[in-house]
Amino acid sequence: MKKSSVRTKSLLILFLITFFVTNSFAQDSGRKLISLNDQWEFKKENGVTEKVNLPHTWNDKDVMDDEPGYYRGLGIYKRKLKLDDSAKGKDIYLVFNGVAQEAEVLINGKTAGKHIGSYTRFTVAITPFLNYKDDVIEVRVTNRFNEDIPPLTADFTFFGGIYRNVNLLITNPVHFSQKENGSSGVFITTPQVSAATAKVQVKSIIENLSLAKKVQIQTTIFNAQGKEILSQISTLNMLSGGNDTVVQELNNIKQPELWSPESPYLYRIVTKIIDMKTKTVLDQVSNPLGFRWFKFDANQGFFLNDKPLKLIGASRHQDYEYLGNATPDALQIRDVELLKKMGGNFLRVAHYPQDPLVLEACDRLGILASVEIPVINTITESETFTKNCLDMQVEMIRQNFNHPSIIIWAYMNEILLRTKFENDKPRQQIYFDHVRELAQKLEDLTRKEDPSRYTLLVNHGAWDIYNKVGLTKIPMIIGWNLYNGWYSGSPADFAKFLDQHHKELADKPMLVTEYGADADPRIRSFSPVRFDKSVEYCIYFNQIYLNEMLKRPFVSGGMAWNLADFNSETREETMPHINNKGLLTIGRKPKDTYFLYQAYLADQPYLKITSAQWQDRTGVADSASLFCTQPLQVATNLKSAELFLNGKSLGIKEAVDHVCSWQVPFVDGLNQLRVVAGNKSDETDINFQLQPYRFTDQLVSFKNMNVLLGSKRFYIDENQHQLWMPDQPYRKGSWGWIGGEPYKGTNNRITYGSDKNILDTNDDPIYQTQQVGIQQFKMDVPDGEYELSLYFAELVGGISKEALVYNLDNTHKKEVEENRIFSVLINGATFLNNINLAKDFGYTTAIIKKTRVTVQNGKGITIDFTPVEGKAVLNALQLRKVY
Ligand code: GCB
Repeated sequence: MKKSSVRTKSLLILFLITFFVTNSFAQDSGRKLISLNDQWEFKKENGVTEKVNLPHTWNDKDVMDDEPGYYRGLGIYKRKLKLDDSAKGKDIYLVFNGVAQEAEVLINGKTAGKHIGSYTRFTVAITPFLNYKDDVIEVRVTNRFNEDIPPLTADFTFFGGIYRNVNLLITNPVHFSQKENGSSGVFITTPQVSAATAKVQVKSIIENLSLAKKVQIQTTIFNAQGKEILSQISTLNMLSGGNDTVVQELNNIKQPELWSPESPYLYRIVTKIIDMKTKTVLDQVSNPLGFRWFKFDANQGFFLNDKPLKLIGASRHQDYEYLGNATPDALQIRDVELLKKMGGNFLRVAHYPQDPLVLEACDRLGILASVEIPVINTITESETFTKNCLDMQVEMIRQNFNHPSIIIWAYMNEILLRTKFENDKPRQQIYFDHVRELAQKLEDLTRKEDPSRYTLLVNHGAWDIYNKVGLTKIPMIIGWNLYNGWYSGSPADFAKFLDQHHKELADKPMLVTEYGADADPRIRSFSPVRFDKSVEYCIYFNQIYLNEMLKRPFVSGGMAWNLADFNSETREETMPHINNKGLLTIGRKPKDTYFLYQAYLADQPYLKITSAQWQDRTGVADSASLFCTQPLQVATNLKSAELFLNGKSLGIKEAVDHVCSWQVPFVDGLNQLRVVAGNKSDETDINFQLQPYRFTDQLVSFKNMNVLLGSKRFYIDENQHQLWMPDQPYRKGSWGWIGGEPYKGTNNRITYGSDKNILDTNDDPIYQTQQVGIQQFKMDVPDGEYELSLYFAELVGGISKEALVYNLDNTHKKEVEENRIFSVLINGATFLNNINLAKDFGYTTAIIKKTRVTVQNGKGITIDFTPVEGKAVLNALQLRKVY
């Protein structure tokens, strides 16, 4: 081949490529959508300007500090918009996927649009405001409290900002309507569907912002392989400024592939507007299509495509570790993948509509879903509040209408949690009437907007009040958020509640829309109890709940609260500002409970050492031995399994509620564990730091120990790689406390330790328990040089903020502060003289007092606590042998 012809050929290819690219918008879809996530400038009101990319929130950092609250005010975003001449004559929009919570969009200083509410998309038409030269977009956003915008209060953080993607949309003057509440303008239903045949109805809303035009609306269904299945063309004479609705029926689709969790078969519907004269595509949108039908039955539960299906899954919040709600696309999608991998088939999109990517992932992965608006805990009895609720419901329904995964629209969560007017019963009745009226309005609106799906109203476990107010009569399905054995009573009460529903609301289908117990993955316990935040209590709680739900066909399903830990600013507890009820951590690491769910839900043999997550352990050796016996658990759906420690069998154990447990004699250092069942196996290494039973036995050499006083918990400090263990009463030759009792809080609190935020530390659990009235702490350590640290925090008093409904103990403010003054002596010498924790250091503040101790003459270490006023306390103690 001659050189010149190669050149000619490549030029031709280049030309063809260029031609294809530049014409692809005009020829192919008629519209251009491009993200505008970069190049923004941001400042808080009176703040300094910084460069940011979207998604962005201004609260990602201030929710993590010890200060209560976070910035709720104005934030201003600015960006240049460069449009070339090709944009002239087009219709131009900004599409905001989520801005929290009120937004005003200005173009070149003039208001182009406004939106209320943090969780739904909105589109702003900007064409009339453009100069096509040096256009500037300004978005003024506020997350200030506004009594007319739900949510008013809730157990999650109301991050402010443009926290979802923003797009620029350029369309021809004739296009699918951008006035349909942020929807695509195309609405798909399947009025008839069975395994044999299906009918699809497509309603398109088209607007013409230029001269009269004759157009065709072409709707085509493609199968998953991209093959055209059916197409239909309608003709439309559009007047200038016209807004028309075209309804097309695509009938007789034989033996459609059905959509289900096992086989989420997706068709695609492409709808085009074609200019009759030029045959050019003026606009085009694509939507998913899934063929499925479903039913909820009050006695037999849920059916999908005529087959019974227990809906099991989780609720999800949209925020992420260190990012607040500005969670990037990939992580949003990953959450749905993690739910699928867990074996879940249902996502409760709670407590508000989430990023469109989430529901697209549900469609693709076969996860059924409910979506709800954030009307939570309480309402404002105003017309504007009602209007905002109704607007949000319409936006939610229209924007998400075409997702085959969605089967339920919901609209209220625990709306009677915060009952107002407790001291004025007649007024309270009026409030209840308003709540019921709002529920009825939302119900009627939902049924009108979308008669093809179910409606759901979610209550907390206060049976009487929801029935009394009449809220259990309104929706098609009732959701109960049940926390028996967490916030109240015992886990056994859960089954009683379910049976009560079945008996007294016999014709209402029901879902357990929430249940859960907090698990701080750093906390473990061999005597798990309610509120200790241990992983072990959470496992026990979930076993009971899963068993009871699976047993009862009338329970259509259950959604764990929550898929992942999430930000909740008002919470304190072991991980302040975080709700720890996730099956995953806030950074999406699986907790043992996630493995438990896999064991319950897997359809393949499953075997997993759950305690493998607890790879660094510590404990006191059994009497006169070189090992410490501690339990180890394996989650499985097999009948039994055999465990090996360093190659030696520890026996076969039967699974009880999907868990096998062994008592493992851990040796100091490396312990190799392997579990085997049939041809499945799993293994892990556990590093054990053995503490001597008695220092005087000299069996185990002592290096260091970290002891939590007044506690039965183990605490894993991941940052400093320190392992903390529970205390023990003093034993001769060993160590322990003398005198006193564990901190129980005031006012007969039922919490474990304190649930207050301990200031100046991230290791709150070290300080949240203590021995009150301690007289001595003795360690009969051999002679040598030691470093001793005493940990203190004043747990009583000091709370000035209002009692918070979500704190485990919401009686803080009633605490009576007492003077507490005491001295600490080490081996007879004064170490701390007349200290007053509250006065000297501040309430609930982490204090570490460290010193060196030379142990001689076989005397060990004796720490004396001598009270001057009130009782002496000790929260934790660390002893390290130097040499
Ligand atoms: C609930 C709420 C949810 C909370 C959860 C909890 O009932 O619906 O928003 O986060 O309890 O953890 O207390």
